[in-house]
Amino acid sequence: RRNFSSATRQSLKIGLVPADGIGREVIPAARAAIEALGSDIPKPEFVDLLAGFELFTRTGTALPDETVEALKECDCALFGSVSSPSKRVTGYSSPIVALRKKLDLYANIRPVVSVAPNPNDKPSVDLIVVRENTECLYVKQEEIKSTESGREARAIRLITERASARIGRMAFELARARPRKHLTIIHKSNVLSVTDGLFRETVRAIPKQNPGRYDDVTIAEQLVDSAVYRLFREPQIYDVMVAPNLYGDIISDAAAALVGSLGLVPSINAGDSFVMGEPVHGSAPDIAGKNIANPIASIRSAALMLRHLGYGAPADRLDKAVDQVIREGQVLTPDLGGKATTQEALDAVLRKL
Ligand code: GGG
Repeated sequence: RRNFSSATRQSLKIGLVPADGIGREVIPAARAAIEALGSDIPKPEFVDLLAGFELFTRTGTALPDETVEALKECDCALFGSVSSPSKRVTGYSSPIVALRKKLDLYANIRPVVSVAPNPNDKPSVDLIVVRENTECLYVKQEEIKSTESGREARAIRLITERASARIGRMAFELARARPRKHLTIIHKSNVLSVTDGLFRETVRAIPKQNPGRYDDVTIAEQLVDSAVYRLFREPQIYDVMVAPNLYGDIISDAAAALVGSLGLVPSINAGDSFVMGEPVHGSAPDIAGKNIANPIASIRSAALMLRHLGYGAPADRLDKAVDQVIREGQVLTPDLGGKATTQEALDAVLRKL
């Protein structure tokens, strides 16, 4: 991408922010997989960094300034998962939501791909959800007040032309580089005609503003509810899906169900000059600390991050190793029906590398 130059790097400074729960088990696994690439990539230099709700409960800070400043000195980063409580906690704000904004990582790119054949002759999935990462309801401007008829809560949903245009351009670029070259714009502008209307209209206008560049890309639009329905019935119709923040989050988790497990699905948070890999799954407090979390989403996130930086061949090596382990089906963690530990699943990937 624009400001990334892989050719000149002697070393690769990678910030590691495991954060909460199973993030602390899967990010070290991704680190080991990167280290196993040896001289295929510039010598990695890892920087361990703190963030998360557990950190907040100990120190009163979920995202220390030092973490943000250190990340700005890194070439890229890997983030694990965060356990934000569902109830409001005074002084706490989600560190991942804050980091995406502070580093202007405006695109959350989430490929969802079937590796092993799907059971019951269900169609294979090969799609990318491109989620806007900085606004929508995630501006987190909420308020609550008491009225005569009870409490009333409100949230601001922000959609700007600027953010819609840049995520739209990212989605068109990804679509034109793929064999099927098909883009679906997800919205709900039959109800939210102002906010989703602006998103839809702005993304729609991109080909006209770039004459000739996206001539090969076919464009569809779909209401988010109907998109989820069709995703479950005929996922093969989707190639690249671009969506405002909240819809993108929900659709990508739903799509993960079609490929076996959330534990397989990677993402990157990408801006114009920084990239941060992050498994799509959360902190999974029910299995945290048991050494049974699936490390594959994090290893794949490392591969996506490396590919985004221009290291396509080593990224392919990582993906190939993971795909072989999944296809063979001998060393799988419990989310995939196996009995392997996190360490055993990692070791299986390392053997393939
Ligand atoms: N790696 C994705 C992740 O941590 N998901 C959990 C999540 O979305 N938590 C809400 C939050 O605190 O941001």
